[in-house]
Amino acid sequence: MKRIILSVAVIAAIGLTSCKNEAKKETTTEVAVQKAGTDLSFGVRGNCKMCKKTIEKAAKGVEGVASANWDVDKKKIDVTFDASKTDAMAIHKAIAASGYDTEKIAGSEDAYNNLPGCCQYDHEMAMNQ
Ligand SMILES: [Cu+2]
Repeated sequence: MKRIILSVAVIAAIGLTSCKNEAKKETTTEVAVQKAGTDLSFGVRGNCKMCKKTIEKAAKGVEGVASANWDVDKKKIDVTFDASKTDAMAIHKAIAASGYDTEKIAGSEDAYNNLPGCCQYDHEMAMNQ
């Protein structure tokens, strides 16, 4: 578990210094933890590793979400959650509140405007590829 936190921190540090050209060097931060819960995948727009961090943080901030992994190439998030504690729409809402468009809810404009320039993704971008 420590190791996961450490690698997330390292990725965050890389993301802060270089927002672009990081897309291809994905490392796996979500190790195959034994999954109990409901799996959900849906499209979320975004550009880079900083976006990834923000999107995943928003999703994990929802009570009952066990894991969240956003794919920078596919523009898609995989979430595992406890269906007795939350539901899909709550996760969509949390991500939208952080400024990112999901398949179901448009991202908050205020939050979008506060994103770093390189994270201000194209609202026409295809998602869930
Ligand atoms: Cu970004």
